[in-house]
Amino acid sequence: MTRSGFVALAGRPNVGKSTLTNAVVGTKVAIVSDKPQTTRRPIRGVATTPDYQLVLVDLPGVQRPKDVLTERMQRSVEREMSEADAALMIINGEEGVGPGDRFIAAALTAAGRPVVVAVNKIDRLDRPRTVLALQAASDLGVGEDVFPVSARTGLGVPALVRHLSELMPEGPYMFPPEDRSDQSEDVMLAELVREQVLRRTFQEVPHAVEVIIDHVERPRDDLTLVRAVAWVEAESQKGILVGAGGRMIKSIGTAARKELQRELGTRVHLDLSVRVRRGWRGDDGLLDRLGIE
Ligand SMILES: Nc1nc2c(ncn2[C@@H]2O[C@H](COP(=O)(O)OP(=O)(O)OP(=O)(O)O)[C@@H](O)[C@H]2O)c(=O)[nH]1
Ligand SMILES: [Mg+2]
Repeated sequence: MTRSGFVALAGRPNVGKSTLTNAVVGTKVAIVSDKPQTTRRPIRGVATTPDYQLVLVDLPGVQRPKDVLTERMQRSVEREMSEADAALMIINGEEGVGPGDRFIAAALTAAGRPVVVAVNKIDRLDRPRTVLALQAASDLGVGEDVFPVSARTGLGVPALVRHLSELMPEGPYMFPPEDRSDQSEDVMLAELVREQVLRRTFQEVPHAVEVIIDHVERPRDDLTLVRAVAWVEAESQKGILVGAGGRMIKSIGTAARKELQRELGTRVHLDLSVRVRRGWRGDDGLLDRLGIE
C-alpha cells in the first residue's frame, strides 16, 4: 500500500522553507531570497517514489500582518495548516529559537496534528552550536522529533523525508507521479523574474514589487516569447528598478531570461517593463487577480 499526504511548512520568514521544498522535490519549484516574505502564495511541491508521494506545502513565513497583502498571506498559512496531514516546523539554526518560533509552536500544538521540527542551516554551525540549537528546538515542546538539516547542502534531508513519509496516511497518489508542483506556468515564470528583482533590491523595494506575465508565445519549438511587467507602488521605486541608463532593468532581464530558459528548455526572448500600480498591496480586487488569497 502506498502512502500519500500533505505536509505544511511552518516557520518565520527567511528560515529556509522554500529552499527545503526545492531540496525535497529535487528541482526548483519555489523562488528563494535573502529578503523576508519572499513566498506570497502557497506552493505544493511534489516528491513521488514507488512507495509514497509527499506533498510539501511551502507557505509564506508566519508574521504579524501589516497590510492586505500580508493579511492574506497569513490567512493562507492558517488555512493550509488546518488542512494538512502534518506540519513541519522549520527553525533557523543560525539564529536560534525566538518569540516568533514560540508563537508558531503554540499554534501548531493547538492545531493537534503531528508536528515534526527541522533545525535548518546547520552547514553554518559547528558541532556544539548544532547541539544547542537542537536542544532549544526540542525545548519548544512541539513535535517529538527534531531533525538537523541543511536545505542548502542536502545534509539530513533524506532522513527527514523518510520520517515525514512514514507519517502520511495510506492511500493513492493525488498528483501524477511526474508532477513537481501545482503552480501554473505563468506564475512560475513571473516568480522567476521576481526572484531576480529580489536579488538586486533592498529595504522597501522588494516588498513593493510584483511581477505579472502578460503574454507567452511559442513561434517555434525552440523559442518562447515572454512579456512581463514588474509592478511597483511609486515612481521612486520605478526609478530604482529601471536604474541609471536602464542598467538595472537590463541586468534583471538578462538574469531572468537565463532562468526562464532553464525552466522552459527553449531559448527565451523576454520583454520586461516596469509600471507603477499605486497601492496594489492594499487592493483586494488586484490581489484576487494575482491569486493571492
Ligand atoms: N547557509 C544556509 N542558507 C540557507 C539554507 N536554507 C536556506 N538558506 C538561505 O536562507 C535565505 C532564505 O531562504 P528561503 O528558502 O527563501 O526562506 P523562506 O523560509 O522560504 O522565506 P520566506 O518565503 O520569506 O518566508 C536564502 O538566502 C537561502 O539561500 C541552509 O540550509 N543553509
Ligand atoms: Mg519562501
